[in-house]
Amino acid sequence: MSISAPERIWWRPLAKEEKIWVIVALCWAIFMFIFMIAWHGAGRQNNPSTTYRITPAVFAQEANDFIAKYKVGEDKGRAIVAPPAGGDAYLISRLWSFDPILVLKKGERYRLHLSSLDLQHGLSIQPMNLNLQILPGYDFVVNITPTEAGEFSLICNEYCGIGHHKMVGKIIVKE
Ligand SMILES: [Cu+2]
Repeated sequence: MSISAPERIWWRPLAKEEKIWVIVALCWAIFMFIFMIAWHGAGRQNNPSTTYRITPAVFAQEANDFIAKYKVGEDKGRAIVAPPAGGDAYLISRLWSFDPILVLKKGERYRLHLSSLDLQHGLSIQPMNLNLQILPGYDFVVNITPTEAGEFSLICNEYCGIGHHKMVGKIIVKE
């Protein structure tokens, strides 16, 4: 409450500059509102994904079955797994590793299942800078189609403790 009431309705009449400013701000707000909705579809920055509830134990079971079924080798004790083209692939996130090393085929679509066995992690796929959140209790299924062959580094980008900086993994994409 002011000490004394303004003498008149303070905003009336509206000055010219004030009117221009209000119109500019309104147009910008409307533009951003429409742009935000359009960009959701046209911007290609949203990963086609579905999320399911899952317990860490069940996810670990499914992922380990997947690893055992499609394992093609090992790299320093870490399983190298080549899932069938167009099928399901699992990536386990935990303190402090991403398992297994996935071998995917360029141009093929995979259902990449992501979940954590302990706490929240982030999955950053470099160098394309694709960033996803991984939560325990959720099976986050991302439809992924590699468009480039090569080796891609996985880095945890959600601080998760003393070994966070060592939490790395790999996806190999073959022609
Ligand atoms: Cu982490």
